[in-house]
Amino acid sequence: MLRFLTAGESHGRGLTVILDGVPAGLDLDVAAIMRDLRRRQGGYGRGQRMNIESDAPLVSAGVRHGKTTGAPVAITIENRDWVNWEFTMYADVDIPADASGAKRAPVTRPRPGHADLAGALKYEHDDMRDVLERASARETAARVAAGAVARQILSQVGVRVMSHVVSIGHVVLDAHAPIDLDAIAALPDDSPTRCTHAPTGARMIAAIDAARDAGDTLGGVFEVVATGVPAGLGSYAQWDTRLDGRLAQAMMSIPAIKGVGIGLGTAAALLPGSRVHDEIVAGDPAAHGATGRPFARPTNHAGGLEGGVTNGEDIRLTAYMKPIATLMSPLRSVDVTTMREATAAIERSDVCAVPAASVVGEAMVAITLCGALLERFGGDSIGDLRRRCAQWRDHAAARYPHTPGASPS
Ligand code: EPS
Repeated sequence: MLRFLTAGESHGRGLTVILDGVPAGLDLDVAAIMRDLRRRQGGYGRGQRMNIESDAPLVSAGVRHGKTTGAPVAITIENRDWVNWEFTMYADVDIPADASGAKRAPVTRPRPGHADLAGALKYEHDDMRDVLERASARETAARVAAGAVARQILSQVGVRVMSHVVSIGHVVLDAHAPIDLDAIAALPDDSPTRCTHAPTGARMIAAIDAARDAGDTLGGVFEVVATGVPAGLGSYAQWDTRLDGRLAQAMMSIPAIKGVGIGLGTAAALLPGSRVHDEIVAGDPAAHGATGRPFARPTNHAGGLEGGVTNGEDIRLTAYMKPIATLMSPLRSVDVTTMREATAAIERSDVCAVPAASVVGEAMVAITLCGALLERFGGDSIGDLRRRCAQWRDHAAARYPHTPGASPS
């Protein structure tokens, strides 16, 4: 079973992730983890924090001489900003004497939309810093590190995970233009919007500038695509084994994600069945053998999942992100120390983090798919996993009587 936990505060010493269940024998590419961390830091509309941080993975367990051992993999990402917060975030009771005046005032005016109020009510915190430090989306850096490892396991059997931004605020990529997977794959690491259509990307940047000028923030929509996914991952046998449900939960767990669509998503509810369901036609195993199904689907409205099981088509998930909760022109709130009306607290934050969230979405999808892959094929080592997967593909390709190039009658 692949599982992970993270620990760490936004302005603490750093973030740690432990990823358990990684097969032995993976040549871990640390530079690739770094690359994903850098992609997450990017995007137009990010705040000052990203000028301070330069996220780098320190692999401290589960890897020897570049290869995973089968033991839990631990990765730490230091917070460079810690030096500016040491006395506010100090874990020890005894704050050094020279810290007087260096500790920031408590946060007592909760931001609508952030975890501040709900978290303070739950944990009985007087200083909402104890909430926001952990609820902050900084934690997603640790997930991206874990996702980068999962991605490397997936790539061993030909699975690829990528993402692109569909909309920011009211600026939307033309829904009728086909979204070209090559264009998504070709997005540069430093793409400011992660939008594949340059003129739309420019309009997104203008919208972010306008929001910043107004002291406001913007949300948006992104899509995660996984290609080369073998058919048969997940199961309809129990509610909690349905892979669509697991993927949706993984995406919804990303801070600020308020909705997830699979394939056509919510649009499917508006259309008749004849326009929603993807017809099944005889395919060419030479072309489709990689995913183990000698059938073709002229459309993929289902987003690669039917009955909670992968069907061999590309996985397509759309996530809907609300605007960041910290507004430079703050909304009304209450100071919990006086119970008087006050404007919400202002913490340094981002104007828009949709491009960054799409990188986090890739990580969560990679971890979830990797977990389902290992459940399906097992494999204590990478060699074992690859052999089992190849064997299954050979079997699947040979299983159905087939006429190459046959068209449906
Ligand atoms: C973030 C780090 C945070 C925020 C942002 C994401 O850094 P700081 O609070 O020091 O500016 O920029 O967090 C939020 C948007 C949030 O709501 O907490 C990061 O590393 O992604």
